[in-house]
Amino acid sequence: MKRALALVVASAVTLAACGGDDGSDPAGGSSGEPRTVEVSMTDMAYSPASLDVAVGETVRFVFRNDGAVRHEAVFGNQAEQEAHHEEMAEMGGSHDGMDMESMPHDEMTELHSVVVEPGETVELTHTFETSGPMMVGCHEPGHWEAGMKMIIDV
Ligand SMILES: [Cu+2]
Repeated sequence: MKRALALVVASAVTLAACGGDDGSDPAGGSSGEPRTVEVSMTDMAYSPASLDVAVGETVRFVFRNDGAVRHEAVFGNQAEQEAHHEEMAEMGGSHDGMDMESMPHDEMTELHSVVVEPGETVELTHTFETSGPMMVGCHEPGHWEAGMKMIIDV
């Protein structure tokens, strides 16, 4: 399991090195590049479905939507995921029409997240500051219920 994951990560790094970079993060730090984890999103799962990271580790996630519908990746622990899910349900179950910039600044908007349209790839770099179980979850209507989550052991 660990060995297979290392191989996947190594190939992801190679791919990333050849790909375009939007240059938003010059990353010239002496501590080196963050680990890259390539994640495939399908209808309704992430692959890999679980991941081990170290406390304090920064991981560059490359989410590729290989499914037919839009998916998202929301970072949070179990309680944050459930609270976010309830809020989404109250708002009609979708991010559509929601202006993140102008929303009241409550704990929901602080969750690190990206939305990935079918066929697209979106990167997100996340630092795991504290130990304990974390998750990436999709809160598009029905996806969380269908078990679309990645378990991250920090
Ligand atoms: Cu989804």
